[in-house]
Amino acid sequence: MGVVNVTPDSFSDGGAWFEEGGAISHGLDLVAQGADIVDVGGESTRPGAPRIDAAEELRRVGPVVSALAGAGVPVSVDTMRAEVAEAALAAGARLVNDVSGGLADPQMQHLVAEARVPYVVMHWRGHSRQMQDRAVYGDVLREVRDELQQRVDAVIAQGVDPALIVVDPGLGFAKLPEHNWALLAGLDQIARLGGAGSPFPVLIGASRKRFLGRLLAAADGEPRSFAGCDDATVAISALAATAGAWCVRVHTVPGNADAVRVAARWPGAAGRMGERG
Ligand code: PMM
Repeated sequence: MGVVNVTPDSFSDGGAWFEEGGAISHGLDLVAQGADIVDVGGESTRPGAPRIDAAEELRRVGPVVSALAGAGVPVSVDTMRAEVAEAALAAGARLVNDVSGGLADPQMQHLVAEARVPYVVMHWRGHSRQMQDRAVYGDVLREVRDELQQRVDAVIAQGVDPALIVVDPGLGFAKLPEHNWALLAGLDQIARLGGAGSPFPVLIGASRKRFLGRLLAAADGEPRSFAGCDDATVAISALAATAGAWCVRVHTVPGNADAVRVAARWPGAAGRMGERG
């Protein structure tokens, strides 16, 4: 899944694709480089980011979703708002990526249930302004798994087809670096949500996140730049896919596309990405 952030302030690529024409051509490039899905978002979720209103979000994503979907690209819309998701689906988006897992807008689950489209349910504990205050866990893997299970149960109760649910532990969302690493180490357990018979596909969004920059910090403690984390993102993609992830959400495609192919071929790998992604 290649990312197109139509925002001036996303933490990883803020501003690079804010202009409509640039965002559209970037989405087309991501597909040409091997992305199976392009995720278009208009609202920055970086820690501390202020919210924008729905009209502004729609103004940002609407034309980009229309143009990419019109060109035959499988588009996912990254939004917490049912109103934005509805307009994006009408414009041709095929998947809803809701980082709040249905918590930010109670209408979202009804919309997704009716639309019968794949729905990414991410682990989330609050909007950007508060989320890092909520990065408090005793056993992060157990709590994230239990909270995700509760969200999945809630959206299914609202009519969402379990066969269309994708789960995501939400790296960096109310998570400190050690929480992200613990979740990655326990990915096989997240990948078992939904039961052994029909586990939910798992999406992982590690690309360019701060915990990678911290891991790769210089000797003086200065974190590595966002773009300087792209090779580490490729490593995470290979490891996550080997641990059973179905999809990786990334800012650059070529190395990651190769990494998931290698992982799908790796002896003993869960390999679901190769079969379903
Ligand atoms: N991360 C960001 C935005 N959307 N969606 C999902 N499902 N999972 C994520 O981890 C995720 C997301 C923030 O990253 P960005 O601002 O660099 O795109």
